[in-house]
Amino acid sequence: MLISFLTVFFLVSRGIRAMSGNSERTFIMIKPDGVHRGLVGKIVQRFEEKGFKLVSMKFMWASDDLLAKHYADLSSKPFFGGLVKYMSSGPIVPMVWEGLNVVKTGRVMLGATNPADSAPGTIRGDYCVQVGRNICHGSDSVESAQKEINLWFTEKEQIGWTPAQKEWVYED
Ligand code: DAT
Ligand code: MG
Repeated sequence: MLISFLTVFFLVSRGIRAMSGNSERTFIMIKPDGVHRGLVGKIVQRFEEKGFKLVSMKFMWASDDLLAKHYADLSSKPFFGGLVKYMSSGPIVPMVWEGLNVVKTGRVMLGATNPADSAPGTIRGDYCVQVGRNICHGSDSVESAQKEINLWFTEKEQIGWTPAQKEWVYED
């Protein structure tokens, strides 16, 4: 009983620590249109140049099953079928990025969901036109980031490393 309590406490505190402050993590994914349109490098470059740290990245073709899990919250929406079909129509690039406020800042960098409302200078504002082809995904909260990271990447695929630029990005 005590051991299981301690185990749960350890795992929860580890999870919270891993997702706060400079170590906050978000799940960013380049969608099939971003890949087909040759925008992988440009999107990755924006996160690198901002000063965020790449933790995980892969190139894969996702199954309907995995995508339905990823978008489970939207399963009752009329566009859900089309969304899964689009997301499974080609390869994608799921990634984990780390840094201070990376969840919120990542969403700002992506721009509004509908590219018609995305400000110029954001990824969606600069590179796409229609909501059903909005080229990238970003977690909307620290909690959903945690869920999405664990859905797409194993613990082993989340690489622990210290970028050489760390002390030039953070004062502490
Ligand atoms: P976001 O991707 O900005 O978090 P969301 O979670 O509300 O937005 O929706 C997930 C994706 O579903 C979104 O990136 C594009 C698609 N989508 C959202 N609203 C849509 C709509 N009204 N018509 C078609 N696709 C839509
Ligand atoms: Mg969303």
